Amino acid sequence: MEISNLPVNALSQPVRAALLAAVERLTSEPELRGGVILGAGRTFVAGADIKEFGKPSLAPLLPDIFAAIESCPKPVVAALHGAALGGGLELALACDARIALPSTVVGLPEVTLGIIPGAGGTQRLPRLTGLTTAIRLICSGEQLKAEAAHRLGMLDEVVVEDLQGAAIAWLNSAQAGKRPVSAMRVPEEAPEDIAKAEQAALRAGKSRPAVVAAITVVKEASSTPFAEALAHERAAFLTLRASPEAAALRHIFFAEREAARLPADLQQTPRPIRTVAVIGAGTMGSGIALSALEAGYTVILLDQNTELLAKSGDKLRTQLQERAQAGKISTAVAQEAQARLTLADGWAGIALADLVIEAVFEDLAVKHEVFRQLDTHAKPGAVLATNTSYLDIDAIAAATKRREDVLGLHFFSPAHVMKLLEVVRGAHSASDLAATGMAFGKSLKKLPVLCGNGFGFIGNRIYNAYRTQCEFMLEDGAWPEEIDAALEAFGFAMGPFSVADLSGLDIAWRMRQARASTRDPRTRYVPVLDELCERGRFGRKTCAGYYNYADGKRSAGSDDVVRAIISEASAKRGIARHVLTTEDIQRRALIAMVNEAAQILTEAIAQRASDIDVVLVHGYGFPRWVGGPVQWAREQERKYLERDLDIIAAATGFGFVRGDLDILLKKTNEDNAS
Ligand code: TC6
Repeated sequence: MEISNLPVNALSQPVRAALLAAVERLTSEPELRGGVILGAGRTFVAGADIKEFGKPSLAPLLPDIFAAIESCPKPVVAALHGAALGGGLELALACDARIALPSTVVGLPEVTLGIIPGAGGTQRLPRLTGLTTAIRLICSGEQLKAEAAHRLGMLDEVVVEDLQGAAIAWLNSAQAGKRPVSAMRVPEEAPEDIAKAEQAALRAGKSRPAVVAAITVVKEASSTPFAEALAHERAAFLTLRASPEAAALRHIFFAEREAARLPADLQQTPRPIRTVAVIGAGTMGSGIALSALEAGYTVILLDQNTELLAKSGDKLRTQLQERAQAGKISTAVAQEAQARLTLADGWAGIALADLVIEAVFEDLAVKHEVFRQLDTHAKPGAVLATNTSYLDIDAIAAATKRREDVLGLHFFSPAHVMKLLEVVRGAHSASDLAATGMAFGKSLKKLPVLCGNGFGFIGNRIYNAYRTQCEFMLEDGAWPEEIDAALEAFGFAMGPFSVADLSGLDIAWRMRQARASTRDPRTRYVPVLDELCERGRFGRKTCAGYYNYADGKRSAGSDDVVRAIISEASAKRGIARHVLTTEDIQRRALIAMVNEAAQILTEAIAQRASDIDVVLVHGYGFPRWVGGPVQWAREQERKYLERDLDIIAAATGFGFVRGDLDILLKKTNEDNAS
């Protein structure tokens, strides 16, 4: 039985119907002695069809098909290659044996979609691996390579070639016969080990509803009859599948894939890139260099500070070795990557580069100097990229005679870890540059998102609106710790003032100073950050910012100095400070993001609404389970969004620009999939 529903053989309704018919044929035709289930193309089965999840279930259902496989009197083997994920692995677990190629990945990633396995995975997996491993795997959604899965008992055999032949050989072997996993007993484990696994899973999974439900149901594998536990699993799966959290996670799953698509006029052949020059050996430049080395590029790291350059070169070599030791890359790749790294302290070093990425100090004059040098030293046709996070790409490009080769590639720190990459087109960027930037990003295993050129592109512009609103709330009556706590309770990885202290207040201070001359004095401006910086409070690095870090840890609350600065700002503006509830804080911060998102869409800085969600979730700690600010807005009642827009309009006063909610709330074809 070959499942063919390309590209990933998702178990859509026609696939399920055909699979059931094949099992029934195997059962009824006496000349058939056993069955092998294979996947066509590059993979076995990537799971249930996620596109069907928003709609009513259509028969036949997976649990019924899997029951038919188990009750079929003849043995059935699953032959795995590519990915056996979610419902795909559950299908394999319902078979009598699982044989895989070494490159196969297996896992139950359902929790990443806000659901639990709904076709026996929670009951069959622990019978093979034990409860503690099953809790760990199901609650994290971790995907394992075949050898690791084999060691845990999930697979019967790993073969290096002729998968189908190996599966048929198994059917012909002495061990062939019915071995339903559901008939096995869960291996004994100490209750305290199970409790530990449970606590670890809850911590790592932030106690999200799917994680909590998964633990309850998996534990039933050792205490409850199979059929009864299966019914509980199915009920929990159906409840979770209908939840807003699952809808949001499906939305972001499809949005991530959609973000990679370019409009028709930009779908061009990318320029070939083999050699990448990175200008600036600081943290950002080194992170970009590490990413490019791991992806197989020849890398030239250039810095005029020879001491910093040598240090960065040593650090990169160490990092490559460490990553090999941690199993993230092979030793061969690490050695070969070290050989592909060249350090250069003069501009002549970049002559061979197909792509140059500058990661120097965020100052237009400094960028101009770099781009003038690139004009002289980069080869014709080389892509000249800037890693600026908010400067105008066209203003940077103006320093060169080849504005058409200039592109923004905005990495996030640490650049070798963060997946997000904003690919920014300038007004003069050649039409093949977007495709080149996106292809380069994908080759680094990043999530590239196309952006138009405008202050802060997508991410920093929206974050700036959010942080400004939080500053207004500071002046209106909330303390930093109240705002941080409210937004962390909403699900942000960190509140805005903790983030500011971590990244350094001086960066924002410099940006404010750079923009001071263009600021209309009638706009509301909260001077608290400037005051803190004037007193040398730059955040964690100076042990003081919005909070105190005198004993190494963040103080629980803001100190008297900070409170006095904030109170003075309120008094100067004539504000009688008042209490803001957690909900007030959350809604004002969120609606500020939504309003900016609407403006960004109108200005075509973002191609599509769902790209905004991808940027905020991957670059700014926005809770994935909410799906991003656009998905959040779409879950709210329109009248409350309007009310909150009025509230932030009043709080902002002069200069408030109201975004067009219609453009944001309208579901387009590309995000209808979710
Ligand atoms: C489940 O199984 C629950 C079971 C309980 C049942 C009771 N459905 O990622 P790619 C599309 S829950 C529908 O770019 P890759 C994807 O949108 C599921 N569509 O490829 C894209 O479409 P586009 C548990 C799917 O080679 C195209 O296929 N399983 C599904 O980089 C190619 O995808 C998972 O969570 C799907 N299940 O990665 C696994 N999967 O071309 C989800 C993919 O129109 N899938 N598509 O944009 C993956 O992790 C990856 O797709 C991959 C392949 C690793 C299989």
